[in-house]
Amino acid sequence: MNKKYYITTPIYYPSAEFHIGHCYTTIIADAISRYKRLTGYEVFFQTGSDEHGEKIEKKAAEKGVTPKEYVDKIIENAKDLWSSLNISYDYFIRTTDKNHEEAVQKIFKQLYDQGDIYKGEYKGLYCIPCESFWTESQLIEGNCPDCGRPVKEVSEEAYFFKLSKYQKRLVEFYEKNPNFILPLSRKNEMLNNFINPGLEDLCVSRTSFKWGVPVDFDTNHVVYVWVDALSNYITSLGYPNCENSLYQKFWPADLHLVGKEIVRFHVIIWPCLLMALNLPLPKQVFGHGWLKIDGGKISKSLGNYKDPREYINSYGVDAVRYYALREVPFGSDGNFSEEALISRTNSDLANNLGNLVNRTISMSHKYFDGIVLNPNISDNIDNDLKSSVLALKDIVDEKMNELKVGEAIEEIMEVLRKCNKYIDETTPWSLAKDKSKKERLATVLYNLLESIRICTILLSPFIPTTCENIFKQLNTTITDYNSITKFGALQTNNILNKPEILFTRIESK
Ligand code: ME8
Repeated sequence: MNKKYYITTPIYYPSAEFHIGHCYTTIIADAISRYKRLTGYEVFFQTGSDEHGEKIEKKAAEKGVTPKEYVDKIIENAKDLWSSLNISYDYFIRTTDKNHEEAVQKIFKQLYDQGDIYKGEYKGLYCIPCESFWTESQLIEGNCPDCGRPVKEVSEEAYFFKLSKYQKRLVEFYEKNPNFILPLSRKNEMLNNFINPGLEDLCVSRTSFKWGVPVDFDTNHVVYVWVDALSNYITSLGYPNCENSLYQKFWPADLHLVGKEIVRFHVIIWPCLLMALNLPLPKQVFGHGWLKIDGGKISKSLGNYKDPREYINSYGVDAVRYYALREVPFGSDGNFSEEALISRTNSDLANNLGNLVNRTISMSHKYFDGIVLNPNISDNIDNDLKSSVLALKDIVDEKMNELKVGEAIEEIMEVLRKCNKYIDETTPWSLAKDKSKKERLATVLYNLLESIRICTILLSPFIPTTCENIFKQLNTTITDYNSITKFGALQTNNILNKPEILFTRIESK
């Protein structure tokens, strides 16, 4: 196998439990990973947690536990959440992993030795009671945004990374790689707001808190945020010990999938760090929009959300996955609401997919005792259906390559609607009344079963549990991607399993 694909989510802060916003990115990354695997790629799908920093240090202190104890509990819960959502990650990196910490120290030292990191002074606005640095724009009416008290201008010794040195090369890289930042609108935002005004060197160490990777040659300092966090994408692959490692196989990453607020770090700081390390740059960074609740941000401090498992328990894992993948045009902001989740599940999963599968399998049992037959008594209406079904493979592939996941799904749903319409137009129940139409009836049902099989293969990256169930009802093991280029791979004389309801309609709350 030689097609490889490396995809990452951000590593999330375990300062509080993960919420539906974190699920959103992770479900999309999972769907893309599963799609790539389906289509023959060897995939490395990575997610993880960004565990250092002052905020976590403080939260742990408030609870009277060590920072490590604090994050361990949240990570255990997060892994359980990913398992409830069927997230098929290949690696979960924690920035407290020993190999990551050692690699970060080596990276920091190398950059220092070669002159890309230097010692300077960090000037900032400091809230003494909260022990926090703030920027001018974070202040509320000139005061600390956490406690409302006045802040003081202070300075602290710190190391800096020479971001400014790489500005020209960065712009050249953007020019040579027009699809590096997606959606395209975000590239102009980066150039206009951050790069063209001139990049400032980046503070990469702190002395005012302890919960971080120590700078090994100056132990008053811990590595500050982005060198620690961003390098996760290569330390997980074994960097800097690259021989025979995953690094050789998978770097550069094909896709860093991130929320729009951290695109900046991924398309400015990260490429510059990699240039300084003389490593290849990732191929693409996609910054998706935010899921909002009642038009506002999902917020840990507002507590305006439920544990995502509550939605899974109420509506099923695939209803939640489907909603995240289908509802919001990828790249835009969207609203998360339970009402919309219910309505999407009813319209697409219960009424369209579920109804089609149930009607088809039930009729096959009723008229042929579940035996799959294909006498091939064709009509024009069949060719129309078959060509729509066969066209799907390329259409879905094109959409997925553009990361238009919701549109890819909608194309499949549209063909499933066509299948339902085909039932209404061919009226199998009337064919069943006429003995001479028995073969036509068997053909109609075969066309439906085969269409369902092909659509289910294409749907399997998105709603894997449901698709497993459909394959079970179809009693088929012919589920590979190559089997959908021709119509007719579903075995005849096979006996279908009994129909099972896939999604029951949910009453509105
Ligand atoms: O930024 N809608 O961690 P974080 C959509 N540790 N996506 C959302 C979301 C929402 N309402 N809320 C969160 C960090 N996300 C850093 C990242 S990477 C080297 C370091 C998702 O816990 C989205 O992917 O604040 C966003 O970028 C990420 O969670 C932020 O997670």
